[in-house]
Amino acid sequence: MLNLIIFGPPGAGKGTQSEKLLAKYHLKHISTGDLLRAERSAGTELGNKANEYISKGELVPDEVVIGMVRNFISNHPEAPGFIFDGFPRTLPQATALDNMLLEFNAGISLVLGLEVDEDELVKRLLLRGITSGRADDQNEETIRNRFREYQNKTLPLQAFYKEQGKYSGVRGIGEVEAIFWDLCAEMDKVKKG
Ligand code: B4P
Repeated sequence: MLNLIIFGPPGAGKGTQSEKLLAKYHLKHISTGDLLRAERSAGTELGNKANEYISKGELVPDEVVIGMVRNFISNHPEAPGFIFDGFPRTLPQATALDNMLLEFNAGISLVLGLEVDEDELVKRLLLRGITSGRADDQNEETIRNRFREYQNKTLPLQAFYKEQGKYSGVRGIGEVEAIFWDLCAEMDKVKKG
């Protein structure tokens, strides 16, 4: 089972690159951002609760997100592996994910980090906000809050995975296609190894 985490700050291109990676490597894609937005559109209790956090640029509580990922994994026992996009975002989420995968005698194979500086990210998110209608992309203060959350709660995961020798960083600025090939080169090293 090949399990990949696509890691990076808000707007780094995790969703964009995941779509391309899953077409090439035939993995099952799980984006916690997409799942939360689908819950909100369906007007579920979980979606409404999550929206209170998302609209302020805060992370949704761990237990909500972990439960959602657990359901997704157990509903896809046939998956040859997963691309985790936007998950984990905290240390408790990372340890919960390790425990879930252990049930399949599996673990994380590779963490691909998209490295992009904050000013470029703010530009991208404000641009996306014009067309996406996403409340969390419309206002610079909310976007800056998402970066604070990232710095405080998510960035420590980089060291967590580096210590395990699983982290590969790729520069996430430039043509989408060129970044994709850099990510594929990292993937292919793991597949060959
Ligand atoms: P996500 O949906 O994961 O969104 P994201 O981090 O904003 O976006 P991503 O990095 O995927 O960027 P994209 O490819 O779209 O999370 C949204 C919110 O949900 C979080 O803030 C949080 O509140 C909540 N949440 C989700 N998961 C959670 C978890 N595990 N725990 C707690 N809370 C959670 O790209 C962004 C833009 O850049 C696009 O417009 C794209 O076209 C553009 N772009 C991409 N690559 C580019 C390139 N190379 N050059 C120029 N533009 C590029």
